[in-house]
Amino acid sequence: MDFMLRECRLPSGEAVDIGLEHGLIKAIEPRLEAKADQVISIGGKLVSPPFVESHIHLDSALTAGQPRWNQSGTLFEGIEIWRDRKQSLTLKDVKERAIATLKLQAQQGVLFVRTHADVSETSLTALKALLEVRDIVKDWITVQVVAFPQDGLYGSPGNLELMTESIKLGADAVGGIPHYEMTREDGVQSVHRAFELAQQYDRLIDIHCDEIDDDQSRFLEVVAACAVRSGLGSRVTASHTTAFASYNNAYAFKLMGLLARANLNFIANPLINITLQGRTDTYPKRRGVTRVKELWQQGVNVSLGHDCVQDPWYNLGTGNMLDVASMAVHVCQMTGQDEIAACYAMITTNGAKTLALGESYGLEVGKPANLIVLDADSPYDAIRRRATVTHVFSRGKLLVQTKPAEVTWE
Ligand code: 17E
Ligand code: FE2
Repeated sequence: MDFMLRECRLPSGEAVDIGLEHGLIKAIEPRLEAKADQVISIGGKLVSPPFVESHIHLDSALTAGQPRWNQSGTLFEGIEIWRDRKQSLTLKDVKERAIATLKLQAQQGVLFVRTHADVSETSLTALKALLEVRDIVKDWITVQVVAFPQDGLYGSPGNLELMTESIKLGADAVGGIPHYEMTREDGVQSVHRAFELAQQYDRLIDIHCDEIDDDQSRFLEVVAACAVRSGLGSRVTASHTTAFASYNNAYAFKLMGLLARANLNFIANPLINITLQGRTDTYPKRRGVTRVKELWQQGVNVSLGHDCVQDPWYNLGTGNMLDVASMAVHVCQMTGQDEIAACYAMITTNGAKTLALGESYGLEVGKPANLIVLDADSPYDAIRRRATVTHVFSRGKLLVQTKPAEVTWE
């Protein structure tokens, strides 16, 4: 074997040894006797499948302050700032920032990433750059690219054509932003169009849906109905859905039945949406994060994303998925032991389901050897302390190591 990891603690609590060989997980057993080129003593620390970043915008990452800072903190000012910044995009600019961000993510245990690429800009520079990046990094991190019409599919006459072109160029998923279209009708039409394109070109769907505090923003029901009618269910994702937190309970209750039936995926981005939403409120001030706990209780697949690392919408961000899970625990009030465990699943296995990774993801014998070691003894401990990811194994190779901070009292 190439690697033997002694005394690992799985997320389930089970204590095992893990053997890696030829890029695959060769064995997981209470005690392995086989020989290995390298034996690493894990000492009872948590060994987990890698983190999945199911929602980020790598094209705008690391541009915060360019050409100016977002003063209102709103989605809309963010879109305006980005509209200026994207005039000066070059392939080199996008690729450098995207790869720098992917490295930041990978060193903190992320090996699967779904990024949005703004395709409402005539040169399609962001999309072309991220498609290139997907290829450049594929030996150590998996990237999916969503063609995302930031300014609206019907915001300018050429945008629909740019979307179609992006899919032909190789985008993995069709995106949308119905709540930002000029009219409700355009919003509905944009969702229908996304489904048509996804079916025509056999792509996934991930729609920025109802990212607003308006309780009348009801495109989620349109996405869900399309998912039911098309049968695409598990290949469909509704991102953000923050208006769901503002719907009245009578409507939300009815909607929940449809959502369970539609079998689609949800992505909440609690770090950004706790800051972006509620900006028109005084007090009480809304939290603006979708109904994560209730969706989870219904058995709906929910994953969590960072959304941004230092961009016009969110000037913070670390790439650390444990920050995201910690914020979800707080904002969604998921402090029960099973709820904290669920939030850990939302940055690992649930994210893999959202990305439709299928059999290639998971800590099981025969699967690709992608796994991480944390300086923690459980998922709960990892989230509470935002524990250091000490080892990242990607495709059977040790990709990166980090030493936990050392404290010395005098
Ligand atoms: N664009 C958008 O419409 N919403 C967001 N949260 C970000 C970009 C980050
Ligand atoms: Fe987003």
